Order: sequence, then structure tokens, then C-alpha cells
Amino acid sequence: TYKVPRPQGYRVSWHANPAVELHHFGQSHPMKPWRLTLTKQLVMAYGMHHAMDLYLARAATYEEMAEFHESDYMDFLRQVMPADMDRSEMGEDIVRFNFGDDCPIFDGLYNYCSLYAGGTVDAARKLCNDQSEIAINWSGGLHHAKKSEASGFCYVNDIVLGILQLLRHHPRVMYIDIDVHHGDGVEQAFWSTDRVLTVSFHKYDKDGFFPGTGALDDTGPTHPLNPGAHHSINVPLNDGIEDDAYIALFHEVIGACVKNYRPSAIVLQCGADSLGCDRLGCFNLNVRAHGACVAFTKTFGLPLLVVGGGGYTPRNVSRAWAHETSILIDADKSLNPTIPETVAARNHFGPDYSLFPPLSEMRRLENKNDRAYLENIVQAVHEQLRYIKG
Ligand code: VJV
Ligand code: CA
Ligand code: ZN
Repeated sequence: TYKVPRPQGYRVSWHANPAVELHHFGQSHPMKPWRLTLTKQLVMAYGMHHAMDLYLARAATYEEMAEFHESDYMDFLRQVMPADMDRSEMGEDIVRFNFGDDCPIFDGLYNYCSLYAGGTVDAARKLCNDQSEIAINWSGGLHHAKKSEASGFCYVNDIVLGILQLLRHHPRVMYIDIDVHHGDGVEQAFWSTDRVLTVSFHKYDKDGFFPGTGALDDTGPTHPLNPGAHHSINVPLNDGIEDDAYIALFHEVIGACVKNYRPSAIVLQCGADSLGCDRLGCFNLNVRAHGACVAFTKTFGLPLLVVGGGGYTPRNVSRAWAHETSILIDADKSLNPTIPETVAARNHFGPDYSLFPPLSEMRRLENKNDRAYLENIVQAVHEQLRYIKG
């Protein structure tokens, strides 16, 4: 097997609990927690675990989750069982809290939520204590969950909980979201504060693509007394965006945001459903382009909390997150682009066994983002940033 030498770079911590991976959303539900097992297998086959501090994530406590979520919602989440789905006396709460096909009630649901949330809270605390400079929780990133509502495969918003921890030590936190879906839950949680700047890149189509929010002019409630006005940046994209255009846009938008806002910590959600060939996504990005966003975010040298998110073609999710792990530990240049035999032999990565298959060529969607469309976004972001002072 390969061995990656401990690099001179940042101190990187890895937060995970393998019990998360064993949960099932149900037959043919697109969210597959075993993609995390695949990711871990790749990371270990490359020997990357030797270059990080590994922490077994503990379960977030009820009280920790209740720092954002309402207690009646948390109470329901804690006691609900799969059989309740068909019990009429539970129906009202099931509807009220938005459980159903997207957010099913499965065995161990509360355990699943508290473990992925615990990983993100732990990661944020390590950053605050200076025990880590880059903290990773690939099981987190569940950006749709609301105060009192499950949404889009998300039940507890671990990102909001992580940011709340960071805000105890950091005056300003910037949140970046490259999942193909709009990071609505995080945006909404902080839309009345100027201490968090949220930036989401996503497919936008108000009546066709989930969740339907995140238009360019959706910049947070602009009431004159709201300090959070203008502190939501949205980059709505159309089908088929490709590597070079996405990377250029990411550099321009994020570079300008960091320069103006001057955050003291960054949270990066790396949803891998923005890759080409994703079961739910519609972009044409390759693993390297997705990783280039992680690499650019790291160049600011700020405490960095990295979480996962969407990603519905598990073999590609694991490729992207393993590659991004290598970027974070400064080992990407020394990684063999052919997947080590030990994992490759166990299926999933054939026939090419490449860490970088040509995703954009395998199911090329027409690129509906022309130059003028993207230039208009960049200009609008620059105009919005005039309201933002770090
Ligand atoms: O588009 C929707 C909502 C509907 C109602 C519910 N049906 C099932 C689907 C259409 C309007 N939901 C999206 C949610 C996407 C969540 C993305 C989460 C993240 O990546 O941003 C962060 C983790 C949606 N798109 C596709 C599906 N739901 C979907 C759900 C299923 C399914 C197939 C597709 C649920 C169960 C089963 N198949 C068996
Ligand atoms: Ca997004
Ligand atoms: Zn998504």
C-alpha cells in the first residue's frame, strides 16, 4: 500500500463515526450513507489517515442540537419510529415537521442525526481550541434542515451548529456551499446577522429544481434595521456548467468575498452532487474542478471546517472526497491517479480504476450558462459586496 509522509502543511483533523455509515434511508432512496465507507476505504488505501489526527465523533447531545432546533421538533425526532409513518395520530406532526419520501423515518434516525452533528460540532471546537487548523467531517453538510423542519434528506443542520460554535471565538464566519442545491437552511439561520456571510453556488430554477430558492437577487431581508441584509450571496446556475467556467467563477466570487468581508474562519460544504454524472445533479464538473474549489479556499490560510453534503453516485462522491482530503493534507501531487489495487479490486471503480474519470464526457448535458450570463453574476456580486464591510 501507499504511505503519505506527514506533511509540513496544516494540522488536519478527521471527525467520523463509522456507525453513521450503517444507516439506511430505505429502498432506492438516493441518499446512501455507505458512500462514506467507500470514501474512508479510498483515504486509507492511499495512506492518507497517517497525515491527519483521527477522532471518533461522539453523538451531539440533545442540548447541543437544541441550540438551533426547536425542542418540540427535537422531541419528535428523538422518539419517532418507522411504524409511526402509518399511524394516523402521528400524522399531524409528520406533516408539520415535513417527514415523508425525501425525509423518511428510518431505524436509528436520531442516532444517525446526533452522530453526524456531533462530528461537525467536535470539528468546530477543535478549530476554536487551536487543536486543528483544518477539520473534516464528510458525514456532515446537511444544509437544508430548518429550526423546526426536516427538508431535502436533512434533519439536523450540523452546519448551523458548527457555525454557532465558531461564532463563540470568531467575529466573522464565511460559509461556502458547492453542493448543486441551494444552502437554504444555513442562509435562513443566519439571515439576520452580519457575523455570517453565506455564499451558495447551485442550480436554480424556481419551479423545477429543489428547493427553489437562491436567486441572484435573493440577498437576505433588506429591512434597514436588519444587520444581516445583503449577507446572503447566491450564485444561481443553469444545467451543464463546465470545469473552467466554474473554477473561474468560484475564484472571482470567493476571492472578492474574502477580500471584502475578511472572515476569521471559513466553513466549506463540499456536496458532490455538483459533479458530472450525479444521479440528482445536472452540472458537468470533474473531480479535479470540484477539488480546485477546495484548494482555492485553503489558500486563505484561515481555520477551515470542511463538511460533505449531497452526492448520489457513490463511487464519484468517494473519489471527490478522497481527492479533496489529499488536497487538504497537501498530498494531492503525490497521489497515484490509479486507485490502489486493494480497494479497486473490491469493485466500484472499474473498469478504469481512475481517481479522475472523465465525468463531463460520460453524460454531457448542454451547457446553458453562456459568458454573458456568468459575467452578469460576477457583476451583481461585486455590487452586493459594496454593502459588506469586514
Ligand atoms: O424535489 C424534491 C421534492 C419533491 C417531493 C418529494 N419527491 C420524492 C421528490 C420531489 C419535491 N426533493 C428533492 C430533494 C433533494 C435534496 C438534496 C439534498 C442535498 O444534496 O442538497 C443535501 C444532502 C429530491 N430530488 C430528488 C429526490 N428528492 C428523490 C427522492 C426520493 C427518490 C428519488 C428522488 C426519495 C425516495 C425514493 N426515491 C425511493
Ligand atoms: Ca450550493
Ligand atoms: Zn445537494
